[in-house]
Amino acid sequence: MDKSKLQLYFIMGTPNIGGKDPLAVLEAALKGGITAFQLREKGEGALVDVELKELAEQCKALCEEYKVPFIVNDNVDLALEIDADGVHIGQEDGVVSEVRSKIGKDKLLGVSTHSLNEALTASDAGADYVGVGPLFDTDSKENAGPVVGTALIKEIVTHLPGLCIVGIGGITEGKASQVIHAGASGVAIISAITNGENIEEATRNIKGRITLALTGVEM
Ligand code: 3NM
Repeated sequence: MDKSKLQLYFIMGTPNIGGKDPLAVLEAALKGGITAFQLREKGEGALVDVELKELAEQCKALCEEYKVPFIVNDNVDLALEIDADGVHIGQEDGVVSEVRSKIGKDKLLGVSTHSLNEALTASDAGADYVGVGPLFDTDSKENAGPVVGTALIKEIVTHLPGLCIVGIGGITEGKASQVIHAGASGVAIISAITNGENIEEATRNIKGRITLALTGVEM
């Protein structure tokens, strides 16, 4: 896949935004420069069924305007139904090779991994990218498991130099560059964007750190 699409990967669902309008939050993040978006409706108050489908369609349309890939968390059937750009699954959400067969070769497939072994398996089974985490402490995911730190990114890059990796879990503006320097193509973020007082500005600041880490050029 085009690695540059993973540089600043925003993840959000209605439970992450304390009653704000999800489309307004998404648009601010798009204006701030996110390069991919994942709709992750999980936890208390998460939308389901027709409400989820409606929000997903609206998010997809908005992402299309900004030419940013729209990815659905877990729900392979919904991703296919609304023709999302891709789907992201966890270790408990199905067999990677089966999901790949179901969605075809053109849609993006991301897999959450927490060890070198999980990354190897996901890569062999046809994942386009792996999420690696939690890199740091996070309050955004229940049972996120032990913190793995950026050392795991370095280990995976050593064994699988061609694999696209996004770091996830507790990444802030101040920590983004160390994730890139460890060898990740990008960072995946919920709270450092959704908790921003000015979401567009928070996003732009994080993007600036990533660009600087990738290119050495200040934006
Ligand atoms: N997955 P924040 S950590 C959705 O380690 C998710 O697989 C993780 O949110 C993993 O940027 C996480 O607020 C939460 O820490 C990321």
